[in-house]
Amino acid sequence: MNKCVCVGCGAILQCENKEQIGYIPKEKLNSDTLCERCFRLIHYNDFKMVDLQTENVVEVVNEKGHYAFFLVDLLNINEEIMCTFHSIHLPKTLIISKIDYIPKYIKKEKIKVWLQEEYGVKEEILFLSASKNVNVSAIFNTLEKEKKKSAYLLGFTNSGKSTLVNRLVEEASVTVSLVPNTTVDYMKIPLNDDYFLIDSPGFQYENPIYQKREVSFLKRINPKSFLKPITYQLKKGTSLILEDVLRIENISPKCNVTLYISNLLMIKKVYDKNEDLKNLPVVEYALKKNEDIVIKGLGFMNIKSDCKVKIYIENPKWIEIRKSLIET
Ligand SMILES: Nc1nc2c(ncn2[C@@H]2O[C@H](COP(=O)(O)OP(=O)(O)OP(=O)(O)O)[C@@H](O)[C@H]2O)c(=O)[nH]1
Ligand SMILES: [Mg+2]
Repeated sequence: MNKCVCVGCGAILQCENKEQIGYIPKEKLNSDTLCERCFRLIHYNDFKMVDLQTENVVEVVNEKGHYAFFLVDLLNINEEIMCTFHSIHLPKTLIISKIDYIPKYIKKEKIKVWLQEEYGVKEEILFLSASKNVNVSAIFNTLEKEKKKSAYLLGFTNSGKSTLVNRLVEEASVTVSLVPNTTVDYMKIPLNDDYFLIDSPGFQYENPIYQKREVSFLKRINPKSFLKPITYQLKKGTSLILEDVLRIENISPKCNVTLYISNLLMIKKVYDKNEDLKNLPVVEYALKKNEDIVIKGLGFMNIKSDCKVKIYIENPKWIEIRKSLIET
């Protein structure tokens, strides 16, 4: 007997365990339906986090795939994501998604060169916004140009894969949300009689910054609209505190930083008498003008002048330093 699959997230439907992926009450089970999690997410905005193992996605895709579109949004470009991109050994395109919130002064051509130089990207790079329907047709055009009938949509959780599917295929109603692991299994989506895409479960960070945090935090990570980067001038001894995640303290004569993170996240500037977050592990960095401090999963801070800082953070692996894509 064929197993029924949730049309929203791809989970195999089951009526036995309410806590497991794909649960649906027996009386509601039929072949064209949503699991309880997707139903509640769509109709009641009730977010339920699930545990999902996605380690073998790379293996599956490398073995079975012919082509891949790998999505990443500009705030989430970092080593871990780009290593995963490079581990896909199929012909592929890198897609910078959600470009609707990128400030216009960040030029696409510059981002391309930076991706090539900083992360060794040799493949085609496309920019699109599924929400605002910008350049979405490039997916189909690429398949035609590459003479591929199918492709996997890959990317870390929340990169916008399912939103893109819904935009490309009118009849598709794949569940989309800002909680991690919305899509839990592969979903074959026909584009027309000849071509199809495979939506896939998003990759996870090894230690996600959002783990163990409230759904309200997840809601604030994703910019709702146009990103407004804010510049702070930090005198010696002054710190910026980002939610309860990180404290950056300037220990040099001056330090100017511009934050490229969701404007919904809470930031406060404090002086040396304030002790908030000083109990967290601390790492010292000597930074050069035009480097970025990447906060993996949230965005990045662009350094405007040479400086020395201390960063207090629960897990120092959430921080990376790189050459910035922003010119000063
Ligand atoms: N601003 C903006 N937001 C987007 C865009 N595409 C997706 N989003 C938002 O990003 C969040 C995640 O979107 P999904 O399509 O569920 O992401 P996904 O990659 O399928 O996530 P998983 O299924 O968990 O792997 C949702 O809140 C979407 O509304 C876009 O083009 N622009
Ligand atoms: Mg999805």
